[in-house]
Amino acid sequence: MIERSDHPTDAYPTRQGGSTRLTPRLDPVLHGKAGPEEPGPLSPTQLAAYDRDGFLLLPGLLSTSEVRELTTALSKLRAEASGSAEQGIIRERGGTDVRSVFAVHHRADALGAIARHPTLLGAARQILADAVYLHQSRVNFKPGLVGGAFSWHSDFETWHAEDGMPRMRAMSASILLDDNRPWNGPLMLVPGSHRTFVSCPTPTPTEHYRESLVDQQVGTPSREALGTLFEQAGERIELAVGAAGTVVLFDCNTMHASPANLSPRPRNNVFLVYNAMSNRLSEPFGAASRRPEFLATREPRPIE
Ligand code: 6CS
Ligand code: FE
Repeated sequence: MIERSDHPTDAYPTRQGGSTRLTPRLDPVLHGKAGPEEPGPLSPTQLAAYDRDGFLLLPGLLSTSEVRELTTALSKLRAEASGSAEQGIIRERGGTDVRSVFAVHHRADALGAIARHPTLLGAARQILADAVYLHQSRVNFKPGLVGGAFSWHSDFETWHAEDGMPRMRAMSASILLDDNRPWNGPLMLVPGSHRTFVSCPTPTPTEHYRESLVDQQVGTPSREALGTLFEQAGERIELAVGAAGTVVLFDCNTMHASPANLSPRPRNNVFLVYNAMSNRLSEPFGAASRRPEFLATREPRPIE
């Protein structure tokens, strides 16, 4: 652990041994003083739903031509990635299929531009009530038949422990570039789970990302903890299904997962993670060393 005098207090201890603990969220979900009335592209009804559930679907946000442009850019990325040994390229377990490519906003102009989409950037500023930057971006290709599952987890639990993200003031936007259906591995979310922090006991292994990005075990909830969140949600799990062009906004602490893609077609989703400038990374709160830049931006510049 890197002990520094200016390290902010650890509001959400995790990876510290002991047993799994569920504690109430300390941060607001809507950070603006006006809450659901905060001005911006989302309506009060949409903000209230995001506040209640920890996620919000925006069907049809992107046009067919915007989807096509992003898909073309990603196909080029995947072709470049297929022969590369670069760290930001993650392959499926036991195979060579590309599972994810990180820092896509640096790799393709179209992806950098989409981060400035007025509704996405506007919603991030409205919800986080601050200037924002991209903490991370990635595409999960989830190739047909071999695209593996993503275990249940809270992104914030990882970003707090391993990247030093101090507070829950970040939002992900998942852009569906293929139709996401029950059969091709859509995002699954537990409504309301964002209001509980699940502290995971197992200490973070060295260079954990080499394992966690393929098959995350450390930083995942116990069956009991997941059962509690599931019960609090009224025994409900929401499938973020929708046509290509749909965008799913979700809070950094919403418990989510996705099953393997057993359909013969790919399920390409792009993820943009907006973090508040006031919530820039400190030192990891639950890991011995920082993760590489492709996973966590350490020199944040606000998106204009
Ligand atoms: O470790 C991370 O940053 C990544 N892991 C998961 C499973 N979701 C968030 C993020 O892409
Ligand atoms: Fe995640």
